[in-house]
Amino acid sequence: MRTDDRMAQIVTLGGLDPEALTTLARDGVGALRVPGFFDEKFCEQLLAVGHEFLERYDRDQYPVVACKIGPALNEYMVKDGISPQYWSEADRVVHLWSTELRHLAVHDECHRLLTESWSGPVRAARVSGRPLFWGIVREISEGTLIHWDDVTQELQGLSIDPRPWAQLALNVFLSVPEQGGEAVVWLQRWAVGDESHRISFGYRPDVIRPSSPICTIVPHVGDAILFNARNYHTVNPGHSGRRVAFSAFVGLGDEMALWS
Ligand SMILES: O=C(O)CCC(=O)C(=O)O
Repeated sequence: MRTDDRMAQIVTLGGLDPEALTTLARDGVGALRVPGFFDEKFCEQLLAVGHEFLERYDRDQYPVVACKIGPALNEYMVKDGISPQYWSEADRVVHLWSTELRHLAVHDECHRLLTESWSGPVRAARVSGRPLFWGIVREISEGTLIHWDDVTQELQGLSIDPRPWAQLALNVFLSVPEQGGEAVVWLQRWAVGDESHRISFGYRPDVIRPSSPICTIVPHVGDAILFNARNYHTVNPGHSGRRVAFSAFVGLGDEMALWS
């Protein structure tokens, strides 16, 4: 096999559109980059105010250092669904964005840009009739384990409305390290045998098949990076500087559904 066969393409676009999102969802490319999705000045403001509210993840659940504003749904999954703490944390953070952080209106701006990029309505996904929180500010400076995200697998016994046929990860970078901090995506989905490679909330590197196409995405401030979240992916540790992103999952269907 030539080296090129293992490279998944990273496509740079002036803006998102339904065709680009659908091609990404079908693994026609490895990732999309939209430079300047958020203005750099806006990223600086968001970061400055956001730092105050960044909180540590629960280290028992998440064994690498990381900070965030807002609940990530997959941290609140319990045996029979979503824990009540998810909803109280979501309410608290929605209140925070509509009071102290209101002037930043980052959710409105992101919603506007996504609405321009899709042919149908764009709204928060719902579970049991309740809108999920979307638009987390998250620091991942020390990297992650290799993992995949698929809400249709994670939501034990509950269903997400609308049920997406594809789940994309959207990360808009507010701060990036001088070195490292790349997102790495393999065009490879979970398979039953993969569970023998599991460690904690992720997988050992040997879960990746040598033939799986790979792309390595260097983050830049203001850029939106999108990839297919159902594919295996990881974040490399960063050096000199924090890696903070505004982040949401984008579910594709007639309606575009958002959650974090
Ligand atoms: O921050 C990133 O580049 C990707 C983070 C991640 O693992 C995800 O969005 O699922």
